Amino acid sequence: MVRAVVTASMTTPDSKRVEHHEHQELVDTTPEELAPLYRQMLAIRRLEEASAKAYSAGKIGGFLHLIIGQEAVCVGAIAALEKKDYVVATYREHGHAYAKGVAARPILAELYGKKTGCVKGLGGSMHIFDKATNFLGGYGIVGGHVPIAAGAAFASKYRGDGAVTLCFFGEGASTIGGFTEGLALAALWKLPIVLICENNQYSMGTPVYRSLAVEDVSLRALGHGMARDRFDGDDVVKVKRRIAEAVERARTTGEPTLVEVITYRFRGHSMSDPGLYRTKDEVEEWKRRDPLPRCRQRLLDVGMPEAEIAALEDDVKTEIEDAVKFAEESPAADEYKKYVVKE
Ligand SMILES: Cc1ncc(C[n+]2csc(CCOP(=O)(O)OP(=O)(O)O)c2C)c(N)n1
Repeated sequence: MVRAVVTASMTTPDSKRVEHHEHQELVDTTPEELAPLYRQMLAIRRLEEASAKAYSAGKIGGFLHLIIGQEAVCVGAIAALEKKDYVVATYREHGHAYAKGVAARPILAELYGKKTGCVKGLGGSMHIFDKATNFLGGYGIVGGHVPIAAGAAFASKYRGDGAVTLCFFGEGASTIGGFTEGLALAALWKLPIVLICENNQYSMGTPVYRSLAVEDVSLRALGHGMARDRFDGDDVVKVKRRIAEAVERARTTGEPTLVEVITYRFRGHSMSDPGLYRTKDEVEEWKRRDPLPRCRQRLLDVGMPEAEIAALEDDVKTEIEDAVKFAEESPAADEYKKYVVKE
C-alpha cells in the first residue's frame, strides 16, 4: 500500500497569515494614548501584589494565579475593544476583569470571599464575573471556556449586536479538546471572536517544548482556514494595534482570528508554586523586558513630564490601598446554602 506523504506543498496555503515585519522599532503613540494603558497595567500589578500579600497572610482562600509580567497582553488587547464587547478568560483573570472595567474593590473583595465581591464572595479568584462590563469570567477548566466564548460570539451574531468576543487562554489549553471544538465552530460559523493565546511558556511547570509538538500555537488556525497572528507581548501599544486588526476583522467580516502573544509570568503558576523548574537567569532575562518600566520610559520619551507620571502612580497607590481596606472591612459572604435552590 502506498501511503500518502504530506509535504509542505500539499498543505493548505497560509493565505490568512497576517504579514508583519518583526522589528524593534517602537509603535507610534502619544501620552494621551499611553498614560491610561500604563495606569491600568500598574493598577493590575499593585492589585496582584496586594493579593499575594493577603494570600500569604491567610486572608484569601483557594488558589491564586497571578499575571505579574503579562500585564501588557490583557491591557493592550482589551484597549482595542468597545464597551459592548465581551471578554472570556481563564483562572488567571484578575487583570482581564480590571482592564474590562471591573473596579479593584469588587475584584479584591471577591478574592477575600466577601459579600461585596463581584460574585458576592462565592466565586473567588478563579471565578470573577461581571455582567455590567460584559466580563464573562473566570474559568478553572483549562480550555473548557473556549466553546463558551464561541457561544457568546454566536449570540452576538444571532442578535446582530455587532459585539466582538475576546477569549484568552494559555498555550497549555491548546492541547485540550474544548480548544479545538471552539476553533472549529468559530471558523465554520464565522463567529466574531478573537482567540488570544497568552503563551507564557509554561503550563504549570511544563515548558512549551515538552508539551507541544509544534510550538507555534497560531499554526492551529491553518486547519480551520482561520486568520492568525503571532508577536511579542511586552509592548502594550503593539498589542493594542495588532489585536485591533483582529477585532476589526471580526466586527466587519465576522471572521475569527487566532492570535498568539509571547509573554512570561514572573512568579510561579500559582501561589503554591515556587517555580523551581526554571533558572534565575531565565527569569532575570525576562524581567529585563518587563512591560511596566518599558512603558514608563516610553511615556517620558513621548513627552509626559515625570511629575505627571508620579502623580498617576500615587493615584494608583491610593486606589489599591482603598480596595484592600474595602475588602478587609467588608462582611463575609453569605453561606453558600442560601443560594442553593430547593427542589
Ligand atoms: C481540564 C484541566 N486539566 C488540568 C487542569 C489543571 N491545570 C490548571 S492550570 C494548568 C496549566 C495550564 O497552562 P496554560 O494553559 O499554559 O495557562 P497558564 O496557567 O500558563 O496561564 C493545569 C494543567 C485544569 N484546571 N483543567
